Amino acid sequence: MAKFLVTGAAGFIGSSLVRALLERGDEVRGIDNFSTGRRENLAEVLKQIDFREADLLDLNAMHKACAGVDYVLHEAAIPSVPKSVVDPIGSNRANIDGTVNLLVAARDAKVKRVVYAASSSAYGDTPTLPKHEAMPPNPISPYAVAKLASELYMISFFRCYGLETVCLRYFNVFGPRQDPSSPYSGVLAKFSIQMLRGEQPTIFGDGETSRDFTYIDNAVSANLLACSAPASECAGRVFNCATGRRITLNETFAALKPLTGYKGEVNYAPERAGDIKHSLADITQAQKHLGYKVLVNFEDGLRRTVEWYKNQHQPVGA
Ligand code: UD2
Repeated sequence: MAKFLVTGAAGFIGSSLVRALLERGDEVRGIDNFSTGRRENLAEVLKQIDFREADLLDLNAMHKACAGVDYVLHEAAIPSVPKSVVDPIGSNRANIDGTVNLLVAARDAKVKRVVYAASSSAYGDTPTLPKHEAMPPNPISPYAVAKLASELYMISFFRCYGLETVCLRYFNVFGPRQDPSSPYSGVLAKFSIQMLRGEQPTIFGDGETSRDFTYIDNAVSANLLACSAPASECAGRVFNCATGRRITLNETFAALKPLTGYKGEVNYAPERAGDIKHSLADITQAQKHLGYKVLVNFEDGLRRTVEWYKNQHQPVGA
């Protein structure tokens, strides 16, 4: 049994990791400042973890959070391309300054390994598909720059201090507990709820934009593998965390129609600033060095996600 610190524990990915760790019998400490995380995400597991409301920018709190910890899973972030376009300073603070504080605290506490929630946005809009880790990054949005800068900090802490770090470049992770309620929410969470409610969803662009949508279980398993893989295979390295298949927004809308019972059409609006057109991962490095496998494909993941939202949003007594 190891002791884990999950940052952003009340968020979508963080709270999924907390559950997976508890199921394995690991000891879990969680921190969140509730800037985007929600208490409900931890409701039934809160008593089983050492939860602390804390901000990554509070170095003293990070030192306390890292004390006695074996592994850190660093999920806390302000995760949105358009939000970072509106507020680059806020994005920089949370996504870079916060990460550096955490790394300093993890180094001082002699944590065994830090696994970081990096982002596919680092690749930017380069025409080459699929994206592989050896490609030069080309970030467009402030969010993508911040995520990439934090990756480089992760690598630097391995090189300078020997702190084992692994970066997982998430490709559009989706699934139960992803917040659908903000204008900055991930597209599948937003569309699922809108279509279940009979509200018209909006596609930004012509709908041929594509993403390597990755169901949450795949990302959880990548994190666990990134903790257990030998350091010689993964420390100081970056891995794509994805499925190796891309789906267009038009296809996601079509797939959601029968699942949600939505009968209407979709609305089209201009593309968002900072968006990239196509995103698809080469996952061979993660397969080879972490033993990563795609556990749940897009269709099954989407079905499970819509089921979850249906159960959450049903009126009491229905
Ligand atoms: C980026 C990263 C992703 C993760 C995420 C965190 C890429 C390729 N992916 O996701 O890995 O780090 O940021 O937030 O950079 N859209 C609509 N209608 C809506 C909402 C969104 O059409 O109501 C479009 C949006 O313009 C984009 C696509 O859907 O083209 C996906 O948007 P998203 O916000 O779900 O995720 P994205 O790709 O910015």
